[in-house]
Amino acid sequence: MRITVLAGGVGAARFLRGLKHAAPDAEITVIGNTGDDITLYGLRVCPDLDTVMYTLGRGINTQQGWGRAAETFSVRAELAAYGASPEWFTLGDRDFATHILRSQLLASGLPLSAVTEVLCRRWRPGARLLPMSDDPVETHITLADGEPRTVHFQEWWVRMGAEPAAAAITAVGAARARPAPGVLDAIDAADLVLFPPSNPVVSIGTILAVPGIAAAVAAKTVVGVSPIIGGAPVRGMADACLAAIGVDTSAAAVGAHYGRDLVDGWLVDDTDKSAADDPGLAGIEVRALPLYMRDLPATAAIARAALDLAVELR
Ligand code: FO1
Repeated sequence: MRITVLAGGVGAARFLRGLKHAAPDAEITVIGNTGDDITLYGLRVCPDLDTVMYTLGRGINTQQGWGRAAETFSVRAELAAYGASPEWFTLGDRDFATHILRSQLLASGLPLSAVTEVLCRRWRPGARLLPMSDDPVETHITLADGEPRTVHFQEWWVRMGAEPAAAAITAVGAARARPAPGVLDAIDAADLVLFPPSNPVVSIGTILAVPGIAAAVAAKTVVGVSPIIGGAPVRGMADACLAAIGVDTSAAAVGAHYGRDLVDGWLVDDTDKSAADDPGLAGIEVRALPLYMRDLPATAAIARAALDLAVELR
């Protein structure tokens, strides 16, 4: 079975571990969001690609969900001693090696998709990891308070904790970006497409903003997993992103936001089973089940339910 997954960061990476467990023989292609990417100290950092690569490659800091396990922070401390900025984004020594090699390969002229393939040769994630595009796309946040000011998504997310309301969330460069090599083929060739419980705005939404991807996905059988349980994001601050685009923070509202032209099935937690009667989800098959990815078996059960529903809807 060929499965293509549109993935953001931590939630997607954890879901993918469960998916691999639930469907060990499946051929999985992950299309990773690159809108969170940022250049720091002259190095290109790709948080969502790295989180998937490290998680499936068993190098992730599991408690944190991002960055490397068994990290040390000597380089960070030395940079701080120089007063280098920014000081609000924590990169560990092991993680720096990924950004140094990625930046070296990018500088040599390799596209991000080829660089990601090189890095995955070490991590062997057991799925093909493609960036959504080789072209530069960065999510920027226009702040609502005071005079209009725009900051990189990471500054809003990490330094500000997504506190100041976002007046606008813009995937800068998305309109001109082309799907990376293999992305459209991976969608077209898939038996089904899954939306893991990623941030629907800055992760899944950014991938869908790359011209050609939404239309390709809409032509497939798609099942999504709600990132919202009981009116709150399971982790992260998707509620701040949803507020910025005027979507309620509820399982039903996010499903309706994707819409029936895009998703055919929508998994919600038992606490949100009333979503099945929500008029905004008309035309979408809603199933309720325990949706907390508390451990690998629980996550595999969710992935299994998503696969079973997609097969049922094909
Ligand atoms: N998140 C934080 O809250 N604080 C950090 O200092 C931080 C550093 C960081 C470094 C590498 C990386 O791959 C991810 C990192 N993240 C950090 C998480 C990151 O902001 C998120 O993974 C996203 O981009 C949202 O999914």
